[in-house]
Amino acid sequence: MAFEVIRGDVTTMPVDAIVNAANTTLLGGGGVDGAIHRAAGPELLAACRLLHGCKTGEAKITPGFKLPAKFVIHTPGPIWRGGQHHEAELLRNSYQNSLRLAEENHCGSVAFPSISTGVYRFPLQAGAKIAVTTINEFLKTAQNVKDVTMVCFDEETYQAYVEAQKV
Ligand code: AR6
Repeated sequence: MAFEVIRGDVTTMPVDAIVNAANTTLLGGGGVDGAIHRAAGPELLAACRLLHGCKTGEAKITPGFKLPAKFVIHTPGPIWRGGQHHEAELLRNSYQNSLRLAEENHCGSVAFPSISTGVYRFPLQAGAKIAVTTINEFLKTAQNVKDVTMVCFDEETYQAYVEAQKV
């Protein structure tokens, strides 16, 4: 089992499943969500329409269509509203429920973007810590999921995840 932090674009990852930092409509948006929909092609939106949305912290799965990844796991992370609205718990749920879905679908490798730390403004250092802790905890008991990669799009995000791994 291995957890790795890299800089890159999650849409290019040749893994069993990539995770999408979606919104509750699951009908696309900007940021990594927009990039995933562009790279997967219009069939992804058609598949998402059939899912009828997703609650914050929960996760749903579709095929990857034109992506190198077999599946896309869509999870709406929490919007940061000051920290008193269960944001930390909901972010942990997003990582945990995405990994559970990967496990149920026999995925050996999973790649994540940094959920909620973009447009949703979850503080980067705290978000990175939650991601690293939740993923490492999950890997201890996972049967199918062996390799998890955190794919950081920008240098600041990459540095925050490298730091979060140290402590
Ligand atoms: N690969 C990896 N990471 C990326 C990529 C990429 N191709 N593109 C951007 N990022 P965000 P959120 C990084 O805003 O905060 C959408 O409109 C980005 O630099 O994409 O969860 C949805 O529809 C940042 O580090 O997601 C929702 O409405 C991280 O991905 C909303 O944004 C997350 O930034 C979700 O906001």
